[in-house]
Amino acid sequence: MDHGCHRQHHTLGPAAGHPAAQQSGRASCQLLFEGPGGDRDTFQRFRKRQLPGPQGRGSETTSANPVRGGRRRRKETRAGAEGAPRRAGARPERAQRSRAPTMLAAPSRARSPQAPWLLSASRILCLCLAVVLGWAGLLQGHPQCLDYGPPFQPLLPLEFCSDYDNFGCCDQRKDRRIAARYWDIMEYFDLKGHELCGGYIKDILCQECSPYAAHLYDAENPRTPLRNLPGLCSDYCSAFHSNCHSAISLLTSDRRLQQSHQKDGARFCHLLNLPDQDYCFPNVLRSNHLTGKLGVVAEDPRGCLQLCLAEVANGLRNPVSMVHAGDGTHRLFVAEQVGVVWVFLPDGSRLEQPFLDLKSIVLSSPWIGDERGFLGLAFHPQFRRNRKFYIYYSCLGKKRAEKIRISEMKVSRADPNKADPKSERVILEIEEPASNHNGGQLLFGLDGYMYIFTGDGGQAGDPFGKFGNAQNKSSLLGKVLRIDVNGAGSGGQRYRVPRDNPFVSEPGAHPAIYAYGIRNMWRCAVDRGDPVTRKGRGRMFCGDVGQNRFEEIDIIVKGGNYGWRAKEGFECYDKTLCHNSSLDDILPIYAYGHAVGKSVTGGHVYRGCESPNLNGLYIFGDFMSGRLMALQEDRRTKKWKKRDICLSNTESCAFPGLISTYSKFIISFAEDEAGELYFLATSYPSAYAARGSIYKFVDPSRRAPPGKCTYKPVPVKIKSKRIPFRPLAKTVLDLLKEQAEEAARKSSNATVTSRPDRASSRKGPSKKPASPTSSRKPFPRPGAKKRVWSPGPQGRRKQSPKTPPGRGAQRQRAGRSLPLMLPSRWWVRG
Ligand SMILES: [Ca+2]
Ligand SMILES: [Ca+2]
Repeated sequence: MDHGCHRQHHTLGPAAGHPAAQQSGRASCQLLFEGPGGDRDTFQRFRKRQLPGPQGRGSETTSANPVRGGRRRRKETRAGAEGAPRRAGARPERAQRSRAPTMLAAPSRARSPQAPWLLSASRILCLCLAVVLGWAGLLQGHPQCLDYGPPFQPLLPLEFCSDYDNFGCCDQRKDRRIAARYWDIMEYFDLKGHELCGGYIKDILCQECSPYAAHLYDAENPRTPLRNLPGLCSDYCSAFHSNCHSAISLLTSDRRLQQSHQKDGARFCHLLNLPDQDYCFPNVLRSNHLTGKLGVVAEDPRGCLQLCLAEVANGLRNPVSMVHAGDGTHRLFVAEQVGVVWVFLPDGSRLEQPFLDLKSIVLSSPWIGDERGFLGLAFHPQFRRNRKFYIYYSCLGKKRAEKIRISEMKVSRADPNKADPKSERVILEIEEPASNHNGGQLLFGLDGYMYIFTGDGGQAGDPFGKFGNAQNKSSLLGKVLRIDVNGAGSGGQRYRVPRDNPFVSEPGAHPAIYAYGIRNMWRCAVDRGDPVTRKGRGRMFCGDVGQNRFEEIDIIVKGGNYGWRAKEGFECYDKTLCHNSSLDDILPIYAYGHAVGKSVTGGHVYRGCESPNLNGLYIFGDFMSGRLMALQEDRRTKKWKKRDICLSNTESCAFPGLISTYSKFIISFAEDEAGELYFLATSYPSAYAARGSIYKFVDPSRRAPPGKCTYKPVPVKIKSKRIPFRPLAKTVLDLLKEQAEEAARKSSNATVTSRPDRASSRKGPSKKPASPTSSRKPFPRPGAKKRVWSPGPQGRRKQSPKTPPGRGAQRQRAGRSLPLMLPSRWWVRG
């Protein structure tokens, strides 16, 4: 064994692109009111009920005001309320009465002298509303809650707003708050009022739990004003108004709404109107299009799964691997191909001092697509106890022979975020006959053994020896090796061969071989198994890069022959070998042709907590084409079906902090300690270019219920400076805002040009490139002003998320890069 990897002398500067900046924080939405719910009975009733409402009784009940004014009547109404059946649980302590309206009995004549002024004001209001709703038009409706997150299945069924007990935006706590508010309001009603208005009031309050709550309250964009009351369909609203208009002051503190309802149902309902009648309540519940697939991953018309991303790191030089230590600290260790490993903390910040810096030993180059370098990193399953981890990299041996080396290292006793540079203990070295196909995956199986994935050595078509390296069991190239790093071999090896390795007794075969017939497996991962049933646990998935025609995904089994170079994907590559009866190979679970992509990057089976819909999906991608794909197993046939993943949809990713663009070259996938899924990509695949980013997958259709995915990281002593994460990619909301502003500018410009007296004094707007993520035409908004974000008629938000300062200048670097023409000889792993 040659341990003499010579030091390389790179002239690399410090890692660029790790600028310190303020981290963008998500603003929390504080509602001025408590929100929606509705039970199944109510829901059914509304489905059955002929709208608008109990019209027949409308006029008479309007005159007989079901709401009793003021506190004097409370005793009486309380008795009435108690007489009415209570669908919600025990009534909570009475809330403070400050919300109780004092203007219930306000004389209606107070408003009449102001009517002409109000009329013009209402026109302005309508105009503002139109501007705001222009946003809604851009966004359309997608399931979203008032806290700007996707809906969820509550941990426990809701008791009050039980329309949404299976899926929506309320957990039990919120449901109880809504119930409490309902009973507070109902105190002002007599028995008849209960009967007449209870259902309406409950439904209106419960809309906060609707999976379309954000749309109903105009909360899809955190910058636009929030409604006080949900959008009601006009017939429903009229029925509600004619029967229960006196309840409006109990439901909202918005004076305009309070005033508008008096006498004038049309104006009130106009203010509560949503431009798209499919989305107003209760129509939204009746639309199969909107409710048919609620809670599952959204698909576009072609069946492409609509996921979104959150940018979590950037400025990395070909990030090839991201792993966690499994020690409860939830730190992430990100390896750059050049030979530097960085520590990222659970708060998203990066430590200024690298965990490991092997730049001077690792063999790498600035050439685009060079496959040599620091390639793999894995922590010992007992890392917490023994501080051991393992690395896989290219280096130069004697006479400048290239090789790969697998070493053990230890973390420093003094600093848990630093490797001890003197601790390296080489475990295995393999000479590489060519610069490509160097493998690079290291991982530990559930059996506690370390698995090493080597490439076939390089060149093309595995030309070495009589039938290539991969089919040659005396060679360590083109293999999955399995070793026990906790023992030593009798021949002086720094590892032990597990006794049940498949070829230990085969003459001429290397005993460390676990599987063979591999070309260049790039990224493998062990399935954690279903969080509940544990099904699938321990399966090992790999992407094996193809030669000229097919890329494949394999599940690795002991002793398996994965076919190369006899086969490429499902097809013969070397016809003689392919038709040899002794081949007995294992076919991939999925293969794709080079029209789809030219270099597979293996991924992970999603087993995280935050995106429950993704459970069981194997998500992977292609380095060259930048495509993201998923495989879904059919439980009966055990066959895997491919699903495309699309991220370009602005509508579904219109959540704060989410992006739908990414750098094209997908280098690797990763899982954090909690099981959430990421991928590592770059816009320029040179090991010296700090153009790599890390993205986290987010399912916009559904999230886990609040409180389910919380964990407490084990604290770590931090000695180095923390560098906060500063996002570079534009969020979908940023892009939509730009579109809206652009449209407003165009619109105001058009207005100006149509007025020749002013047009001469103004210059036209500078032309701005169209947003790359949307093919939508800017919506026409006559009369829209430059100040798009003025508060609408229903009040202003308490807080709005702040855009971190200084992002604009950096933005141009982010986003999906243009396809890069790589010379064919540099095709990575190809
Ligand atoms: Ca090689
Ligand atoms: Ca194969």
